[in-house]
Amino acid sequence: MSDQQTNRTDGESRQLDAVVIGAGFAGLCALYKLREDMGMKVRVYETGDGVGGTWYWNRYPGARCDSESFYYCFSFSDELAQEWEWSGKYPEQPEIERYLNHVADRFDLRRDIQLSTSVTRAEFDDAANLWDVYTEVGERVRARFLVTAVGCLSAANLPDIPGRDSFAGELFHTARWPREGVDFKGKRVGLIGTGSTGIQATPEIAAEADRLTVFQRTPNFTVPARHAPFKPEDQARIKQNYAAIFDRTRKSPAGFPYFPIDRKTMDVSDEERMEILDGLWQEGGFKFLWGGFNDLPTDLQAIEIVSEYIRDRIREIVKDPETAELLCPNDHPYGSKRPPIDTDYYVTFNRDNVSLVDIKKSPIQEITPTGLRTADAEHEFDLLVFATGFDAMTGSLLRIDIRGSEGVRLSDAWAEGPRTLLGLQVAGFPNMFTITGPGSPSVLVNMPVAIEHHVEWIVDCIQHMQDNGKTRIEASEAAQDSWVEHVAEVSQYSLMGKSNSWYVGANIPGKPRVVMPYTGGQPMYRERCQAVVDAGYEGFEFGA
Ligand code: N01
Repeated sequence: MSDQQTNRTDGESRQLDAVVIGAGFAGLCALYKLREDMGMKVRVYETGDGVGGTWYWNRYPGARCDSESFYYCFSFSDELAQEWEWSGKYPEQPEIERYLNHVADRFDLRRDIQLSTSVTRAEFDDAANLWDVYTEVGERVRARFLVTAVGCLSAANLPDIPGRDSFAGELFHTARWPREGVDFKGKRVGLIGTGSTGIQATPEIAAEADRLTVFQRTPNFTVPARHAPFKPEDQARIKQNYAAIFDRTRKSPAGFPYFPIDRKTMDVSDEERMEILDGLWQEGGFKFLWGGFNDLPTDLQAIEIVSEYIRDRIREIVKDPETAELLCPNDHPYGSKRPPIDTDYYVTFNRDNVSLVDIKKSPIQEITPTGLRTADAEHEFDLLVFATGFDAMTGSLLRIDIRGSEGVRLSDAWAEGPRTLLGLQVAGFPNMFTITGPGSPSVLVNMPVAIEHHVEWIVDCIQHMQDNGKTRIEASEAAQDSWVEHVAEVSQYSLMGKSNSWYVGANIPGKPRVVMPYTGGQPMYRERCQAVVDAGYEGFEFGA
């Protein structure tokens, strides 16, 4: 790649208004707003050789958005919303990557994006109230503000299984999928992991490979997506209603243009409940979780009824009773982990070339040059796929050596788990804003909606600083303590803390167990953010 393509200016030290790390949804939005609304000099650094973030890296077979296309997009430009044509309900990875490239071109963002460049270190200079940002190519830039747009699910988790590097075949992590694709034809494939990613990839790989063995540690509840292409009249209806759609996404609990129905699971008769669940199962998507009853996130009895409904569907679809039982989750209630959405997942286990291995019962002991060995069997493969997820929410920040005021390292400040004020700032790290940081609803909200809210808050805050002649902003320790306490308290009302998921860091050995996203819902969170602003940025300290 030429320097022209990467916008790289090695060795040069420049002063900018803001450095943004990452060119996915968050980084593109931040660049657009900081430049257009504030006239700031901004540079975005991006590790990949293209824009897209999550939608650049996760190009594994079957990668498809679980939120519906027409609201999983930016709302900041009506022209953009009117001109872009989504092909259907749940867009596949290439379509979303195309959309983000279109955004980069349409708003002339590329001239301020430096691709193929990882930020390795950032240090705050207390005397100047500036950040020094270092890249892997030895470049240093100074900037008033550091805006992290690194994504909540971008630090791939490649488990350190003994012998992993001895495997003589091809080995891929789904979040680092090669651009040229992977040829499964005639190959024996092993796939580790049955989260949203493994569930999306399994049917696609099974259709192509000679043989697929899925290694499952924890079964997952998944609901059919029921993807369908849009008809021209769907497109027209959406475009006519975009203002109202985007307005609802900002007001609803999870950033969807729908509100939970005012009905509890036990309010209706058994027959009526069954009818409602059947309808939701046929309709598909996330609506299964919130479109029928409003007590699912909290009421264990209600969740057990719905969980059993899904288990019954698994038993109905999967022909081999032993495999069906193995696929039925029993260790966590539906919705306490991020619910996957699938296309033909369970039915794939009826194929002759697919088998399921229970690695809870018989754990993987080592990876060998020819495959892998579990406690009771040896498996041979040509190709191994790790669908083993991410060091979520904190991993992508902690993989950068970030040092705040007086050289304090973020990794030390977060040694016992992430601490933020509103998920937007960290005490001791002045002038650093964390888009969709831990302690904000982020992953529990339709991401573009959460991102736009954060970017708007940050832009308003910087405007406030400019209006008042301030060059430094920092969350106070006391305000941060009280927010962290509030996040923890609210999480008691959610079942999230009770399951072993990436929401609590349970998937990464040694990671402190903390419910990382704010579980109070988007409306309450937005109210809190606005109240802070209305009270003159209460909890934040400013310096000249
Ligand atoms: O990751 P996961 P993911 N040995 O952590 C297993 C979003 N997403 O990439 O459950 C053996 O959910 C692990 O087992 P267990 C979405 O928010 C969105 O699937 O820990 N197995 C689990 O089965 C999602 O929630 C979309 O026991 C190991 C799997 O690997 C998030 O990304 C699509 C292991 C990891 O599941 C993450 O999903 C896809 C080990 N050492 C993802 N380590 C769309 O909307 C882990 N596992 C398109």
